[in-house]
Amino acid sequence: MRILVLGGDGYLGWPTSLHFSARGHEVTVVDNLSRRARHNERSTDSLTPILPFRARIDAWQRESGKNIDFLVGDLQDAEFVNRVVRDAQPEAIIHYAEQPSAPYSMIDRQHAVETQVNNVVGTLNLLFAIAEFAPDAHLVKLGTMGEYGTPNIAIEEGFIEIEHKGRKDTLPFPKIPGSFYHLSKVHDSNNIYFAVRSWGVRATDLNQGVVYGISTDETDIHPDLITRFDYDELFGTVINRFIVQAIIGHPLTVYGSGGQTRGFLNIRDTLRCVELAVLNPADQGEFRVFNQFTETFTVRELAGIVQTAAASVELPVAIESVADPRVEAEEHFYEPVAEKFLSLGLDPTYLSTELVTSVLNTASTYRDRIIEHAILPSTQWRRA
Ligand code: NAD
Ligand code: USQ
Repeated sequence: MRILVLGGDGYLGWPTSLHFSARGHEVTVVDNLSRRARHNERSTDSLTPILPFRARIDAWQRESGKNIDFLVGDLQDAEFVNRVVRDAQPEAIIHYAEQPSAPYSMIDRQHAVETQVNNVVGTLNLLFAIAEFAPDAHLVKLGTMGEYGTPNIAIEEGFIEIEHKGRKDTLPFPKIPGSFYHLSKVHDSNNIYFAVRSWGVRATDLNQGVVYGISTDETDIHPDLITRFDYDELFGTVINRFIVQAIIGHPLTVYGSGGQTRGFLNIRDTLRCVELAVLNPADQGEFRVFNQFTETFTVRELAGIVQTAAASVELPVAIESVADPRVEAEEHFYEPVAEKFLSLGLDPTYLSTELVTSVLNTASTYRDRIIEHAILPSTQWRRA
């Protein structure tokens, strides 16, 4: 298939691009390299040393004999997006190209605006380009489980049947997101659903949980192909952060009481889910929502698993509660449904102490690159 991967220089976009290229698809990658720039802005960096964009594409060609086309450009530039979609004539468009950090979006007004403009305008430009230049293309968009928040009822996959005052309807599941970033994903979902209803676009919205892990079949081929791995307070996700903290003996930073429960999945399952969505496309005029995670944990449980894994490789580490910088429920009901990918054949990789130990071992190789001052949270949700 002809596949566009938007945001293909990122943590998930890069391994996804290699995954599809390895399977013989024609892959074109687009990225504006803003993630690299945002790290420069904050004086932080990926734990793993990633090559410049062009050099890593060359490395893939050298190692696999396969070519990936790449374009540096910004989805906020409508002319650029039109040109890319018109020229590539993609059958599938995998859209990762957004500012993905909740804390980054909460730094101040400017970062909230930057996040919402980048994410919402980029997706709008893409929707218009699809409608005009590639109306048969299947949009596979990365949303987030955080769109739903933590309601006191089971979370369905996108829609819920409601009976109200004697009448019934199936309506979008209520959304109570917890940051300006998560809100941007809700806005995207609404815009995509509207484009599907109005223009007959075909789209799958993937409400993904928190991703962890470092290894995929293709990135493991050569160190030049490694993906980024973040652990700083803004861009690191919780398991990856705990693993890096364990390596340097920094107490694991459980926010508040640690009863926050989320959906999680291994990076390998992200690639498999996206592949399943692409290979089993939505119909023309269909808007599908899949919840994309394989298991749920409280933050407290995760800290315990990482602590045990670290102890098994002689890395004793404490668990310490840090005042929660976020406004979120620290103890709550959480029962999200995730059946659609299982019914398409997903065979999940589950979290285990062995798996955490293996990520720990790989991450330890880059121990010297850890920037310790970037670990503790400084961004606060509350305004003074
Ligand atoms: P990432 O920042 O590593 O990747 C996103 C890439 O998109 C970056 O390389 C960035 O430079 C690029 N980008 C951003 N805005 C762009 C624009 N306007 N034009 C062109 N390129 C642009 O993030 P990630 O962790 O790989 O996440 C990828 C997607 O998956 C994001 O949409 C994120 O919200 C979503 N997601 C991530 C996770 C997770 O745990 N990592 C979980 C759920 C959802
Ligand atoms: N947390 C800690 N300690 C830490 C870091 C985080 O206790 O050191 C807690 C947070 O308070 C939160 C939970 O762990 O309750 C998850 O935080 P996170 O930073 O791992 O994830 P989050 O901010 O939700 O964002 C990440 C990705 C985002 C994606 C989202 C999926 O950065 O792109 O959309 O996971 S979800 O959480 O399902 O919305």
